[in-house]
Amino acid sequence: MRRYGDRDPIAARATGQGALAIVRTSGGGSLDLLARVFSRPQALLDAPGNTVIYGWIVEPGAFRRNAAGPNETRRAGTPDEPRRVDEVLVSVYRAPKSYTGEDGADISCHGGEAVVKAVLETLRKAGFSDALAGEFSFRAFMNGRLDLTRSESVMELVSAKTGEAAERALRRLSGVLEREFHQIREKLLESLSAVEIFLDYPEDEIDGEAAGPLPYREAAEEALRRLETLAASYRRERLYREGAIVVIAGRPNAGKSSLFNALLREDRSIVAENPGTTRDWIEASLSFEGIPVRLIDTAGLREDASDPVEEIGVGRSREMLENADLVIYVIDGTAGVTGEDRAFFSTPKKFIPVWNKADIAPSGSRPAEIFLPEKSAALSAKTGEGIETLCRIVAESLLDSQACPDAGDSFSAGEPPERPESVHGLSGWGMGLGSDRQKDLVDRAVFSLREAFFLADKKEPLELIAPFLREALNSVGEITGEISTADILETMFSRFCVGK
Ligand SMILES: Nc1nc2c(ncn2[C@@H]2O[C@H](COP(=O)(O)OP(=O)(O)OP(=O)(O)O)[C@@H](O)[C@H]2O)c(=O)[nH]1
Ligand SMILES: [Mg+2]
Repeated sequence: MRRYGDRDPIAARATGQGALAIVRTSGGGSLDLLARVFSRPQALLDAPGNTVIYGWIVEPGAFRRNAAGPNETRRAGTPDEPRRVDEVLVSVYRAPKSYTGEDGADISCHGGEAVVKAVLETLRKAGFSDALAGEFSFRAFMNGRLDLTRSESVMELVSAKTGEAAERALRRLSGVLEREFHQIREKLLESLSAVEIFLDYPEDEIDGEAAGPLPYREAAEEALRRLETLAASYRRERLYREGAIVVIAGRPNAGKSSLFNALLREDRSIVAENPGTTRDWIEASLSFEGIPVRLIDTAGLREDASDPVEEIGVGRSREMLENADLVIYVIDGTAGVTGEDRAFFSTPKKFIPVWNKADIAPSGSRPAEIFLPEKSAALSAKTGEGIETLCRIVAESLLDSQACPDAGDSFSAGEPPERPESVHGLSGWGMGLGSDRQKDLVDRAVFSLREAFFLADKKEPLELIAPFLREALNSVGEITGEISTADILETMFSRFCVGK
């Protein structure tokens, strides 16, 4: 069983379905192994890094010295004819200038399942192992090519569902978050190194600033503020990454399926004038202003379903409503708001009321207490009028529910979230955390720092406070993957003169 951290030459398909596929290889000695199954071994071995070589993947050992020379005719199937697996282009990388930091090659072959399988099988015969999930990025991290935040953003990019989600991941890949954590770390180091020196050499002369109850407290406070800002932005980042479930509900015949189709710009769900048309829920993926959404059309809600099948459908609609992050509640404008609609409005579910069929039903008759401006929409699923407004309201509403930080999680009560740019000139909400792992570590750091300040306020001795600062620093170091006590020492001695 292979493990992360092995250094064997590895190979794996790196692309999905298509006319061409890329099989990526990496590891010390990988080019030598590849040469064993490549029609032009010497050309490959001589190739400088970042060059592309044309050739064939062939069965291992096929090119023997006594194989037919270039001027001799060879017939397919004769013992000397190598079995050709695929015609390929090989991009050659040489350490350290590669994604993983190791020697390696990307084999661009044909994309058919059978071809890719045969190429991988041939590579196995040559001595490559199958790469584990994420192993190339793991190696990139181990070889110092990517920090952990950037490694995670690679994974994000691979699964990004909307342009906005991809853009946010790209920002993280470019190192925005890594730099922010470095700066936070620097701030913490300033404070902690002053504390350490104070503990180690209490009799030494230390400038007045450092000799207070918690030396360089402002630096640690700034670190806390920045960590809190990152924590507060996380739910929003997760929304762009993981998306939301939006359910279209309402009474039979309200125009739910028509709206579903209009939002999708496609006739996906059956529309008919008889109530009870939609029996089972139907879903589609789409983007609301960059937020990936699973949009679900459901069977109309009514107590007295006309037959058992419709009844099951209504049951399923209610299940979908349970799971919804947001409900688009459609009202048939020609029928107005009924008792059943009002029953729904009294549930705690977050919903947007939609007054449908505005082309034939005047929207003036809408009850104002339900149809609040900017929180509801009047539209016609038939003509498309008002759909854009609904999309905007859906996006705002989804973002709204993510904006407030978890209760007691990141802010003391009553404190509004600060936008990063207002504090540090950074890129506003655009810079946020990229994974639950990062969020957990940020939370841990925030917890440790709050504990440190709590003790400092109580004038507790530095011996008690220092471990919390160290914990915060370790958590931040873990985020980027660079914890090292040597760093603490280096910063400490470069800032204080103790060698007298
Ligand atoms: N004039 C007008 N008719 C509409 C509009 N939206 C839907 N309709 C009509 O209303 C009827 C019902 O539409 P559907 O979209 O099937 O309604 P539904 O809510 O999905 O109905 P069930 O699936 O039965 O619950 C159809 O005849 C539609 O053409 C609209 O905006 N304007
Ligand atoms: Mg329907």
